[in-house]
Amino acid sequence: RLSVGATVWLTGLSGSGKSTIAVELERQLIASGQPAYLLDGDNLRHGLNKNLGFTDEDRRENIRRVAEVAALFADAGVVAIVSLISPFRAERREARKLHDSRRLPFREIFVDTPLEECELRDPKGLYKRARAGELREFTGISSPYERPEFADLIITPSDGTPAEIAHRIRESLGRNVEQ
Ligand code: GGZ
Repeated sequence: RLSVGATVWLTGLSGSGKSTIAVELERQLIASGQPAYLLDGDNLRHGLNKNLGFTDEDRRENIRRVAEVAALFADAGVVAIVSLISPFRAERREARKLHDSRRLPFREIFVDTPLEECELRDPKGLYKRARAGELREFTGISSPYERPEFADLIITPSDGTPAEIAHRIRESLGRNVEQ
């Protein structure tokens, strides 16, 4: 158990594997006795963020709200696992600053799967629709993704199974977490 909670912030393109890693990380943490809760961008957009779309402004507000919610979970002793494209450096930096100011641990994990690979996977057919011009402002195609400059951890597709990657993330949280 952590004495306080923490936020693990997964950033990367649609189809990069953020959610798969996040689900596995949540499972491992709970199995080890550490309360954890997954905040997934796609899910939150059905509730808390249902009034937000994909303009730059709406994405910024999306990131801001999720950062606030994550900090609340972390403050309550939970590991908040955020799975959000979060394409903008400035807002990711704000999310970290918010946690720093409350002395809550924050880890930015860049799920660095190349666009070509994400587009090959295309689990929901969104890239195909974006290329066809049916989806506007699609990240990586018609909307920017700013790669992290100072990620705490960078994950590439050859880095192992989701279970192995989740284990590495838990290690990066420090030895306060039960392994
Ligand atoms: C990017 C989009 C878009 C556009 C719908 N651009 O892979 P998914 O499907 O399941 O997850 C993506 C999700 C992105 O929401 P986020 O809240 O993570 O984005 S951000 O942090 O940029 O605010 C994708 C789907 O929504 N989706 N339209 N135009 N992703």
